[in-house]
Amino acid sequence: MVVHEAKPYNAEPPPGALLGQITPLDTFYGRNHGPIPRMDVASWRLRVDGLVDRPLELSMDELRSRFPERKVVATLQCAGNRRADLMDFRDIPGQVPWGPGTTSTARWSGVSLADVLAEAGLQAEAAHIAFTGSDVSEEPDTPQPFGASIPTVKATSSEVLLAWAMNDQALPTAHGAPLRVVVPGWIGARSVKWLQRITAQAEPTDNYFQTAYSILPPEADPQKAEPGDGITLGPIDLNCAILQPDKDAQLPCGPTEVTGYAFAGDDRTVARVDVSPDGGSTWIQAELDAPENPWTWQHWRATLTPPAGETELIARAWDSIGAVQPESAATVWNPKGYANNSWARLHVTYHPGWTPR
Ligand SMILES: Nc1nc2c(c(=O)[nH]1)N[C@H]1C(S)=C(S)[C@@H](COP(=O)(O)O)O[C@H]1N2
Ligand SMILES: [Mo]
Repeated sequence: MVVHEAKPYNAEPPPGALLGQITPLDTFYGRNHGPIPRMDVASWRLRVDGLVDRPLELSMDELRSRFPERKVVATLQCAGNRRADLMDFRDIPGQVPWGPGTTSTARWSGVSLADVLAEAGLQAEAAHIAFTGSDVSEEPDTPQPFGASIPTVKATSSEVLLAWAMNDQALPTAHGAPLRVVVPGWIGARSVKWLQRITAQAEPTDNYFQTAYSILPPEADPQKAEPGDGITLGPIDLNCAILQPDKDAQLPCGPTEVTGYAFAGDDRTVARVDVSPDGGSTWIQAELDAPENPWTWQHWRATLTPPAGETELIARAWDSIGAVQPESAATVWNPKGYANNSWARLHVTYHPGWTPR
């Protein structure tokens, strides 16, 4: 893993480790805003309160016995994924320089959030569902637990889980045990780990991290931004990355295989990926895996014959509504460095006369 920070623990796998459809637990990225909390499962209870007819307090055993188990394969992706490419355009002080590895895919098991909310009985005014974790972050001026909210329409969709297992193994503490939210298609920050409390409310949560995940206008000072200043992120935007070859690789001339992932986000799928061997002068269509469901990334591959010397390999994805990624990091640069979905660009050098190994 590439560990960007030890405390709190923030690490991403190298791109070449993300070639599989399912990411092994020891390879799955980790993103934390505070220390990983120590949880005692025996005394842990999930509270469900707010605008509900029947507030609940559920132990792990009760969750497992009172609701049917559900499984969803879903990709998590941090809003800060690929921030390093934005930083190449203009610096973003105080933020982790994430490469393209802040995204991973697991088979999640747990209960459907919709089933739990139905048991509690949502009231008509409950437009948002807020989640509170157990870890206390010192990023806000006054330390507070990590939290998030999503609109009730998404919260009651069948793909949103309260998960206790990942890849058919017990959920690791680092990924939120005993229970975490999984909001497929939405930025990772809404998938709250070490879940403690679910609150039905009329408005989005006022937790610091809800509006911290916003796209601010280019001239804004993130230190002075007010909660309403930005575009608060929810659904993920269309993105892609090159996983192979490695950045700055030195390679023999001749046909070379280029592979990567593309992820449409929200409830869309990836329809096409174009790749260029020569910085965008010529393009060919990559072979693209069929979507397993809208919640997962799709891998792609193409055999290119790049020109001799230094070149830029490029990939760009199109989604099921015909949208394409923006061309440059300059277009999407924002003061906190979120949602970089510009074309994937990779610098490599091809040497004539080198024999392929
Ligand atoms: N309680 C809690 N939940 C959290 C976070 C956190 O710091 N605390 N980080 C969020 C962010 S920003 C992301 S991208 C995902 C990362 O999940 P992972 O560490 O399991 O990959 O968890 C989200 N849930
Ligand atoms: Mo994130």
